[in-house]
Amino acid sequence: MSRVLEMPRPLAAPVDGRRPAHGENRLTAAFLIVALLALFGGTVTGLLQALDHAGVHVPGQGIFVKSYYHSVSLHGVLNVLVWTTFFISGFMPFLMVRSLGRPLASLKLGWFTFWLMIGGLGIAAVPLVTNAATVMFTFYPPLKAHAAFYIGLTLVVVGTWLVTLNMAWTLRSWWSENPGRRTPLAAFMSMVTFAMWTIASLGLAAEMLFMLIPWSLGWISGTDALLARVLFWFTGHPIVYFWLLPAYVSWYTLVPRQAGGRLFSDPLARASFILFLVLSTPLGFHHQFTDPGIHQGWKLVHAFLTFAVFFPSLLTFFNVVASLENGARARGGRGWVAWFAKLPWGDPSVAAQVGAMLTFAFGGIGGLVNASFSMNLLVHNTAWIPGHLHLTVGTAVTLSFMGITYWLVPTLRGRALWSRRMALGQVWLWLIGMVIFSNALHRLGLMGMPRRTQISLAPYLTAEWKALLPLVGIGGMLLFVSAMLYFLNLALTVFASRQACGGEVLFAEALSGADHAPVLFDRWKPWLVLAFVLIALAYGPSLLQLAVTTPFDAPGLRVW
Ligand code: HAS
Ligand code: CU
Repeated sequence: MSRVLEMPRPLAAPVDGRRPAHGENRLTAAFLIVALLALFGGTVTGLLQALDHAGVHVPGQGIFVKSYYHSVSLHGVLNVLVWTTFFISGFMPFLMVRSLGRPLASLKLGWFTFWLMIGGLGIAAVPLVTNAATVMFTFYPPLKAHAAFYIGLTLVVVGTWLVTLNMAWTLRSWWSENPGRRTPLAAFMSMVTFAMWTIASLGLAAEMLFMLIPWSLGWISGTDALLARVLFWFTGHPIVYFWLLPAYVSWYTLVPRQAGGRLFSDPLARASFILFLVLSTPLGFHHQFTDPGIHQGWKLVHAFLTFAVFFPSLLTFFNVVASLENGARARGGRGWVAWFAKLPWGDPSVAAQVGAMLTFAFGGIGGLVNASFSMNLLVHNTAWIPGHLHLTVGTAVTLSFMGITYWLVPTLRGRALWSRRMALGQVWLWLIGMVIFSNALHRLGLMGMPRRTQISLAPYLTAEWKALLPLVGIGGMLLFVSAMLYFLNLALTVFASRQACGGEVLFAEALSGADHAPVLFDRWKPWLVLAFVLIALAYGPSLLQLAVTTPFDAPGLRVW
């Protein structure tokens, strides 16, 4: 019993004995603070929406949010764009530096990047908060926001490119200092995450620079919904892997050790990430199956490619579960399934991330439904989709990130987590809340209830929907309480905890394959070329056709 409750020490000496610099820690902490503030705003607005679905109107909410749609826009942008991006931009370089055992190539560039992203965020925040960018996180035209919203977000994206640059530069220096050695797994995976994102973000950059920014500044008079959506989803699908991969990096390179075991296979892990690098982008049409103006054949190609990108997640499923099993057996676990109980469930960081994995199995199955050309017609634009996205980005990613902060914040602060018990309560409350919340949304979606709608005021509200809607409110409240416990625990850790905590990060060793993964897995050029070729094949013809036929004559709308 004592073994089960024992906290596996997540911290130990760095691999090659060099202490990573203090400066990197501060940079990561700065990104984390912004991420956490965004998540706070995102969870508060989330509560308002969940309650609205349950028919409860919080008194006084009109002071901060002008409408349901204003709240949804704040909720989406703060959670999926700001919380994720700032967390990842702080966490991935941190892991790279720790796993390479060398400092960031340029800390100055790191801080410049941070302030550029803060500047962008500040510029975008003004219209967002003042209801001049109530266009939701997808900002589809002809909905039109104030130019500052688009310009600010673009600066944030440019900031992420500088993160890529700094990481690539760091990795190159390590290569020249360590000729012939395999890139350590965590560093390799962190680099893949940002390389993939940088390629993927080109669609969004084109949409911003050639369409939304000149249009919102009045330089061009009209816009086009279809071309904008194509460019948006060029980035909008792979962005979900930009959120997911950092959680995977933790599941592969940290959680096995936290669970008392080793990573099952190092080469298999690399193969999975290379597949993400190659396959993440050329499949955005699965968000546009119902859009007119894109040939069916291309939609089908994207549907097949979506099934292809399912595969690296299946590899991850296999590899991560095998690693967990290795840890659980080392802790005395027996049987085909019973070993699962022997995982260190008393460690909130592990509980959060294994809970996130379990949730993701269901989110992944939902993703298959979405990706199926014909079934998509049933679920598209219904409440099923927010049901799906709360299992994926809302739990697989967010709960994993929360689990990571349960060791990362103590590591950066040098003080132990304030309360493990509160953290465990938070994790289970999140899981229970999400089961109720997401299950209700999935079912409402199958009954045809639309997403992104102030459903409490809809004249077409049916009795069946009404029966389920309170569950959305109850689930949302549990999630809100869980989030507040999370913030309280972190705040107490930072400001009140007195118990010291070491500053090192312990990576999982691999059972097989470390340092003799195929050389091809440590090459970049072939995979990058393949990624571009696939993108050109999957998007080239449709983009070319749209570029020459798009009229740019739709006037902008401000609805709320
Ligand atoms: Fe998705 C819509 C298809 C994954 C997020 N998705 C969305 C939207 C968001 C989103 C935000 O094809 C809404 C966008 C909007 O506003 O319109 N999605 C997929 C597919 C996958 C998928 C095929 N989605 C994600 C991830 C997200 C995310 C990841 C965020 C992080 N999604 C779609 C489609 C749409 C869509 C359509 C458009 C719908 C429409 O009509 O609008 C796949 O990548 C999923 C693969 C996942 C798996 C699961 C692997 C499980 C693992 C855990 C294993 C460990 C365990 C431990 C279980 C195959 C790795 C347990 C231990 C044991 C002992 C068992
Ligand atoms: Cu997608």
